[in-house]
Amino acid sequence: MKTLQRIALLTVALFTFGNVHAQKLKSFGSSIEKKIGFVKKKVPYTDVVSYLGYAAPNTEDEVKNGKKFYYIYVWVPVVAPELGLRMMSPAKKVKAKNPIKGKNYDANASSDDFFDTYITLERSDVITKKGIKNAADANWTVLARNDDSSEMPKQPSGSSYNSLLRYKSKTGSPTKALTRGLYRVGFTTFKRGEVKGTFIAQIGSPVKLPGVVMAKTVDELIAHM
Ligand SMILES: [Ca+2]
Repeated sequence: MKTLQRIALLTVALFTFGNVHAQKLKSFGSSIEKKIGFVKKKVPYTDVVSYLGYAAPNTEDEVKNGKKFYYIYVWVPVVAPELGLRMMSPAKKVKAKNPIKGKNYDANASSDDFFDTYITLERSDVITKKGIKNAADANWTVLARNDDSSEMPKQPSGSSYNSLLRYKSKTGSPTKALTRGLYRVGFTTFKRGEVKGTFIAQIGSPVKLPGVVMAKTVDELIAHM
């Protein structure tokens, strides 16, 4: 009995220790709120697509206003009334359903590096699958941006520097409506400097997004479609 108890305790201790560095993400709530008793709760997005990546220094896609920007391209196949985007760094064993992994993620998954995330949700004027190959000539509109969100878990530094945004479709606008098309997640670090560390990026939608694809480059995106 004593031995069994010891084994049980040791198992609990190991389990707890093993999870000390795991980052936890709550369900991704939409802007729709529901009253449960006296508490208002955000109704979670129906569909959440996760991307696990590692940003290596000096591999940025663009320098914009002195900031080193990285992009993840997203094909959104259907009209959505709203899209949410959130990013947490480091990713550290975060639980996510069927995540899409960036090429260098696995090799750096246990890295302690993280960065103060800053995100943009952008859409292009490319609205057909065929048009994606000409994405280099696309015009981009920044729909929303966020630096720090108190809804997100704190970073290992203890600061609430992770990011979350929600964007509602401006129907009727050719550039600001959430129609089917090519989107991208832009990210950088708030302070001008190197972006280095693992991260999870998630896109949430209140409607099912069958056939949504996320990839680091346009070529990879086309390959996965
Ligand atoms: Ca931030």
